[in-house]
Amino acid sequence: MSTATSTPPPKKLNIIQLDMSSYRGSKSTLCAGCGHNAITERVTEAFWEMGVEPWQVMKFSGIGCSAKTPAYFLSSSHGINAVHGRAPTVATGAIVANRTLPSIVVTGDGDTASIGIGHFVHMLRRNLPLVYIIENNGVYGLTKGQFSATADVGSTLKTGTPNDLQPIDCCLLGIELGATFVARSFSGDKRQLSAILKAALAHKGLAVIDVISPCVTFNDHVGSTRSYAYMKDHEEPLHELDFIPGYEDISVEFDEGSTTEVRLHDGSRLRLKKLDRDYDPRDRMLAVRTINEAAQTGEVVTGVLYIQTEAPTLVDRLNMTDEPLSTLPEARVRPSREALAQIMDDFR
Ligand SMILES: Cc1ncc(C[n+]2csc(CCOP(=O)(O)OP(=O)(O)O)c2C)c(N)n1
Ligand code: SF4
Ligand SMILES: [Mg+2]
Repeated sequence: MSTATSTPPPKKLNIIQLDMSSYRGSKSTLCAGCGHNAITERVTEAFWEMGVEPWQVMKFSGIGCSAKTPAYFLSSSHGINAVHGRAPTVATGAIVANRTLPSIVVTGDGDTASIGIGHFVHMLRRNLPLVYIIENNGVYGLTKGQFSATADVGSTLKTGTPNDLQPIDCCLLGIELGATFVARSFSGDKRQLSAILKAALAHKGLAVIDVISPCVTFNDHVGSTRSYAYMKDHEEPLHELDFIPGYEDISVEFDEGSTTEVRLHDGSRLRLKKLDRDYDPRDRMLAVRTINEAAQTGEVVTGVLYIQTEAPTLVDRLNMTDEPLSTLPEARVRPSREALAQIMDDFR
């Protein structure tokens, strides 16, 4: 009897001839059903679809369940698991040292809006070229579910205790203080999150993405405003998003009345199709008003809230050499004996 061996189907390759396995990391140790796992999947796909060289990427995190997630994607990239809340600061140093490497921070709502808030706001002012994802579950998941600073007033803990402090809205902070791409999404909204992540990777500047990511163990009950059920009933997408990468030479007619197209720095295009309202994410005041109005009614508006494609980034402002600082030999970074003598003379 002959035994027929079936050949496995060929692996799908991206534009740089790599299959998805080159973009994966180690197996997740987070709870099954945690929103953070779905975000990891979307991040992995986005890097693969954009054809980013995984070994070039720098990934950063702080401390928390969210901070573990960079271990679950891009295992061949450069990774730094920093101190709680300090990913923006460590990333600033690394990007200044080598501005040619694509960078991503994955952080939590506690990490960003509680202990790391001072670091977060200064990163915003600098428009650091970086994708900054906040896995927002409204609690400190890793330390067993205390309210974080993004928890809504009236939202309850599992014990029934309500939160009575005003939340910090990281998207509002981002828009006010200088981030040039600000989006909100939901870990369960596969299509929208995927388009946002790819656009963020193509954006030149700081992309802050606040992703509602339910914590199934500590914050997924009735009374929580970060649960799967709450998001199912209260998510209000501002538009339908399509991302067309720069390497795809597709020209499709679009209806200007109902679609806005934003051209990104690398030639990619972001198409925003109107849903039941007019929304132009290039209008900063409209973005602030829309987020504030939604907060009054308990709706969670999602999509690209704000985009500005012209602002200089931190590395533009620093006016550095073309070669990354980290590659310069000592002879080019250390002032000469004569230059030091000149400085000393100036103080005499
Ligand atoms: C300096 C410091 N303070 C406090 C802690 C304790 N701690 C660990 S994780 C965490 C909060 C994590 O919450 P979040 O950033 O929302 O991440 P999640 O676990 O919810 O994904 C805290 C307070 C710590 N590790 N280090
Ligand atoms: S405790 Fe919550 S945030 Fe942490 S892994 Fe479990 S579900 Fe996710
Ligand atoms: Mg959290």
